[in-house]
Amino acid sequence: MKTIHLDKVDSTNNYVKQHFHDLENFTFVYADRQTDGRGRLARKWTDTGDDNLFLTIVIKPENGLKEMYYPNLTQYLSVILCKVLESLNLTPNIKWPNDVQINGKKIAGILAEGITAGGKIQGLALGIGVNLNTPEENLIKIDKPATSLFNELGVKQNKEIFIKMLYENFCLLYDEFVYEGFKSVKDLYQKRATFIGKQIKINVLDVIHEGIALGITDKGALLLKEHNNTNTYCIGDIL
Ligand code: BT5
Repeated sequence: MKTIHLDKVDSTNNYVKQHFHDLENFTFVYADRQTDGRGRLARKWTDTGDDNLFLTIVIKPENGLKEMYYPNLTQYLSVILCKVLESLNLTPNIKWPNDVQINGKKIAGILAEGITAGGKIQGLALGIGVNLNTPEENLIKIDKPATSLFNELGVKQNKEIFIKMLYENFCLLYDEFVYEGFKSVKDLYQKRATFIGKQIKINVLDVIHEGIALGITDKGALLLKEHNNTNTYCIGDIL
């Protein structure tokens, strides 16, 4: 397992993007403090300063990973994280596309950023933030409901052990993912996607759509029954 441990960085995704050509595939770059963590669509990822996980995985197309499967790596990682959390006796669920929650509270966020050169994709900075040790008094400072492993389990978490579990689980199902993309984890994803079968609202580029979530396609898109039509969404957020 190849890791790089930084004391402090603006964003582990930035670090991977800046050093991409010197980093090996599957290097796990993590930092103790992250001063400018990013979420999707220019949102922020908060460092509550309580020994949490800020990690970016270097993804290169070396194992034959096809470009068309890159967008699903965030969903793949959400499944892997759920498996790790379940091994610690937690019951996580996935909120499409890749938020991981416990009892409706966000415990982790995932952000993938492509690295391109000459118009060609070279790989991915696959970032994940997990609230490992944030106490309740700091969780309530986050603008949306949030939780941490410490808050749920009442026990301090060791970052290095957690990273090892993440790494092992990430590698375990990766060959199948390379072979058939999201389809390889679709059942594992849907089992944890508690929104399926429910009436939901989604925001797609600031347009709200409402309907019943029917399921997820083999490509990771959301099937939403709106009135008499079933529509397929590749991007968006469940509200
Ligand atoms: C995400 O974005 O959830 C992706 C977050 C990815 C963070 C990792 S950390 C390592 C790597 N380096 C980076 O710079 N980023 C990645 P999104 O779905 O847009 O959600 C962002 C929203 O989550 C914010 O607007 C808040 O409402 C909420 N949030 C922010 N910090 C949080 C935290 N620590 N715990 C729970 N929710 C949080």
